Amino acid sequence: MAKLNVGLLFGGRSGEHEVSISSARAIARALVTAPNTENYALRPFYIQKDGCWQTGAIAQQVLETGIPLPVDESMGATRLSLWQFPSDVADVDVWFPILHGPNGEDGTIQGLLKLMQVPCVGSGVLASALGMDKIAMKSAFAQAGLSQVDYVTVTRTEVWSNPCVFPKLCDRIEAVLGYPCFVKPANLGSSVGIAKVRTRAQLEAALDSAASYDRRIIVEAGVTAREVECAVLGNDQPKASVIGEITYSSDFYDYETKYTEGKSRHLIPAPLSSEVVAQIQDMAIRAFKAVDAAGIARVDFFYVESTGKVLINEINTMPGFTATSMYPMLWAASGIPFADLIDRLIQLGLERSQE
Ligand code: G1L
Repeated sequence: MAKLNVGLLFGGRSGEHEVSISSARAIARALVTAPNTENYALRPFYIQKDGCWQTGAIAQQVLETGIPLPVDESMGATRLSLWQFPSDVADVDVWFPILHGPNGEDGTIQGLLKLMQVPCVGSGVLASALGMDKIAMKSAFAQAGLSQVDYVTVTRTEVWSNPCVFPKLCDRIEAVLGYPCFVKPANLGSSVGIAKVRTRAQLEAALDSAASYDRRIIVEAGVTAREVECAVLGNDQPKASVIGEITYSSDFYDYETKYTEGKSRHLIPAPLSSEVVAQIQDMAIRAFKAVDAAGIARVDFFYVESTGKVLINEINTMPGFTATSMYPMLWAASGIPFADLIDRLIQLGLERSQE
């Protein structure tokens, strides 16, 4: 039987370029070695930091070494070199886009793959876009009746252009949310430009800084809560995994904590009552449906122990996928080992394209 060519798309123009490479290596290893994936042939496609696509021996080498290919800054990627896909894109039977970045984190890659008319693993344009924009995501969750922390949305114009408006804005944030609160650009991944603030001066500075990252900003109330996560797998009948908990020593779960060995700890399964577990799983599936996710998503929550309340924080349609990332570990603990998960995700991508 002819093998199915899996186009593993990795690298990308972002701060998570290296994370993407490690995820792709874990997936490639599973595809090449696991018995249940013998019907798949791996086709690696590497996107360099300047956006150029590489395939064949070059992409294979990045997968094997884990080292990004240096870009020739002096040349500068030309439009043509960015638009010219390697000819073997035509051989791909199903895309597995394991990347993220200014042009890949918001549904744009999903749009490109959709235009290619080839099946693709994971969510489509809508869910990917909603999952990357904190304001749009919260509107979708609110509409689905999911409890979340209180928040205020702000625009760059309100922060920057009018010295009369700004103090009133800060007054409103203080009245609605109080301190501490979190200031975040609406549309950036990996905790960049996020600040936890405790005073008026910090709030003003954080709004100014967030405005430099995005036109839209969200300010969220701080809650004292445990941070728990649930993995979702499926299309129209998505299933929820066991719950995991993240504990860490730093002030909040920022980029450094997320990616530095030993700075945060995963607890799987999280020590929670069966009622709370059931509630989190139910909310995770409702969130998945609310944004119209497909295949895969990790849903993050706050569990406020003092009140027993579960608040949804966010959905991530592109969760980390290294061998030690929360998403695959949650499924491993739920009885689906890594290689089976890869197989399942590819099948779900194929099924979705036939619907
Ligand atoms: F295609 C999937 F399966 F939907 C998918 C796509 C992207 C799963 C996980 C990811 N994750 C990422 O791209 C990353 C941002 C964590 C870099 Cl690896």
